[in-house]
Amino acid sequence: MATRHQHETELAVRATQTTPPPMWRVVLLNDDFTPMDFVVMVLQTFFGLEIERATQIMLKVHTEGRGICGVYPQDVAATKVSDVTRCARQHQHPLQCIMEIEE
Ligand code: TYC
Repeated sequence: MATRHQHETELAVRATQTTPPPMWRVVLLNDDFTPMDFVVMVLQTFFGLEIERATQIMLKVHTEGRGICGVYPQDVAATKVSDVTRCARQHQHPLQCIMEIEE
């Protein structure tokens, strides 16, 4: 006879086995200093976007304040945030790249 605790543990195990891990949005924020061409280059280099799509997203960030670059598992998103931030700082741009969990 299963105890209540064993039953709750079984339910928790089943939930972790059937619920997919959350995905994370990688988001660029606008600023007044980072050149538009640099942002387009970042979107092409780190997010695999064609120049037309990269330009659309850059302009959305420029006009609306933020824009989604892509949606990834947590470790991939974190690496993209690190790589973009390192590249921006190497070029002395203040570009902000963040990650947000998808609900
Ligand atoms: N606002 C910047 C400019 O006018 C361009 C820009 C776009 C900066 C997107 C950051 O994430 C950004 N040069």
